[in-house]
Amino acid sequence: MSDNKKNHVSTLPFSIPTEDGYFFNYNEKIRSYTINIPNGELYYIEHFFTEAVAHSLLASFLQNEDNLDWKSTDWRAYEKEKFTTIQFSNIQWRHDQIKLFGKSIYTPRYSAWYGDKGMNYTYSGLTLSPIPWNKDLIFIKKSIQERFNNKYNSVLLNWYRDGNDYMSWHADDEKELGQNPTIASVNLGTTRRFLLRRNSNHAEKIEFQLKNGSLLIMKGKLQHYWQHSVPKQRKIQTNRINLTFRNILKS
Ligand SMILES: O=C(O)CCC(=O)C(=O)O
Repeated sequence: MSDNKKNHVSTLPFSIPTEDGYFFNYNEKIRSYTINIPNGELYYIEHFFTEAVAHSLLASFLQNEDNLDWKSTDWRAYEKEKFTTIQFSNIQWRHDQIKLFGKSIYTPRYSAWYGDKGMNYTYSGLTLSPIPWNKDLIFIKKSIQERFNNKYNSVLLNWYRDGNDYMSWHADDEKELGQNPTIASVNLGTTRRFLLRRNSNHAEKIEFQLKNGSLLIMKGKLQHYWQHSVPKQRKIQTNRINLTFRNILKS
């Protein structure tokens, strides 16, 4: 059964403008929303992974040889250089510095870049060489590929320690991603707001509440006409990890 309604029903896991050009339908069988927006397409599956699977992936990604409990550790006590003293068992987390207005600053989150050999990725003046896939990442990648018939050769992981970590407005429009990249975004842990704004009118916004175990796919021309962000939510004190699967074109 599919449902073709227009917007702003409060029980929806997202909100979209009421203007023409925005519509969605819901496929109950696969519990997936298809959302059409001007110059872009979005797919949202709220329960792509069960709560339990998502939870165990999160635990695995934060497992460490120092036996720091991922839930109760004050990760902020391990800022910057001190962070490198922690040995994570399954993901090589980094606290990168990027250049902003000529100054080097630490990113407001931790990250890691995994993928096929040679799939380097450059953003914010930073070039990352991929670490080879591990079994959890392969499991997630295969689950998405089998369902959507897409191929991904790399993944960017972002770890938001709490609501003070965030991602500024940007588009995933780097040239190595090709003309109209399809990007699959998996969410583990705490629910966070995810916003999209239209380049031609920043007041035109779409908002998701990205939950534990959910999958959001961004497709079509979206990266050229829209930006996205994860804003601060200062009251949140718990962890979230986001994984964006990408296909880097060989140069
Ligand atoms: O954390 C998220 O949901 C978004 C991550 C993101 O925007 C990115 O990796 O480019």
